[in-house]
Amino acid sequence: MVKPTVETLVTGGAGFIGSNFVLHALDTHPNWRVTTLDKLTYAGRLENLQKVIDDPRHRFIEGDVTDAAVAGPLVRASDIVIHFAAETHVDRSLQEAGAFITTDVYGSFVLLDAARESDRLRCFVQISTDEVYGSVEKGSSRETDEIRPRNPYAASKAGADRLAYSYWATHGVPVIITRGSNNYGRHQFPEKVIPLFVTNAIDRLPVPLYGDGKNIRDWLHVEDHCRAIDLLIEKGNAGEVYNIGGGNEVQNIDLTHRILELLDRPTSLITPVEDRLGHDRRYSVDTGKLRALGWRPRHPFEEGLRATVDWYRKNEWWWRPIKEADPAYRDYYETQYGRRHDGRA
Ligand code: NAD
Ligand code: TDX
Repeated sequence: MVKPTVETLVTGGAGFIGSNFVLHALDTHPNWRVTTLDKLTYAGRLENLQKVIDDPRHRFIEGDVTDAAVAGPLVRASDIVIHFAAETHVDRSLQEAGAFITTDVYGSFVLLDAARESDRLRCFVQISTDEVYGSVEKGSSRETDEIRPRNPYAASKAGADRLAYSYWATHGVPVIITRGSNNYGRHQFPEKVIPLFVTNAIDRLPVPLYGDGKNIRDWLHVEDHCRAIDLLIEKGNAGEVYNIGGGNEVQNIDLTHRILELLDRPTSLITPVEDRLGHDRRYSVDTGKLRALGWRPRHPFEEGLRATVDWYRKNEWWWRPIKEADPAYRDYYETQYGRRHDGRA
């Protein structure tokens, strides 16, 4: 057995992308010991880490990235930090932006400030997002383009993105900034469009499509995202930004049709609803810089979407308790079916 010699800290590792990254890292790096630091908000699910919970190369710490007493020593004991922890849902940021500023901006500051005092840290990956570029009507965003975030989530991520850069420029923290496009795959919380529509469709419930349904997102399989981060830890340059995109630009209406088709559900489930405020029309990233390092996405969208739909179909134990705990879902279900979701009177 290889002795684990590389201490890696993953913040937000109980969430969607973070948990996929932890599982990927333990599988592919026998010399890594991984610490997951996660507050377990509504989006953090310990069951995402079920497979590695007893792995001697992994430890889980429940804690808040804004708490310097907890996060600081963990950062200073690490060779690599991958910072995923964030509030991530745009619709929530339209209602209550405070948590986004606290976690996404201030939380990043706490980690970066601890990193500044480290004498062993070799890489700090700041997980940013393609949303920082704002809506892109034509062409594709390059890393050097101006950032123009247009909703509180994107603005808080942009603040953290630039703060991370400033810690490289001023203090020499070995920061790498990634701007990924919309991810999909297992473990995604059923508030985001793909798992929401898939789980609603499984239950034969309507799927609420915002506005005219013609907004475009570029879908990136979460495993391709994890491999890109891994490559950048090895080959990326400190102080630089790297776009990560799947190259699958799809209109929401088209995505919805594909999901319904995969589940053999009628298009009459599509329910147009009022548009999201400030709804960005399109995101698109130029991934030439990352591709020049040898990365290519491995999951064609059609195959990846099919596998994702299958995962939700086979893992109701994972998502059904989440949805059933949500009063809005219970009301929705009763309105549609005239009876309770659990069959009780
Ligand atoms: P997620 O909402 O599924 O998970 C976020 C995780 O962070 C949860 O486990 C949550 O408990 C944890 N967390 C939240 N606040 C915390 C705090 N104060 N301290 C410690 N842990 C906390 O999010 P995700 O979709 O996996 O996104 C992960 C990262 O990737 C985020 O930084 C997000 O901005 C970025 N990103 C996401 C996408 C996407 O499509 N999902 C695309 C590009 C970038
Ligand atoms: O019910 C819905 N109906 C609908 O039409 C929901 C939840 C969404 N949508 C539309 C809005 C978007 O055009 O689907 C598209 C995708 O929406 P989300 O899944 O909420 O993702 P998005 O707003 O694009 O943001 C995501 O990608 C970038 C992640 O949530 C972010 O964390 C990431 O940074």
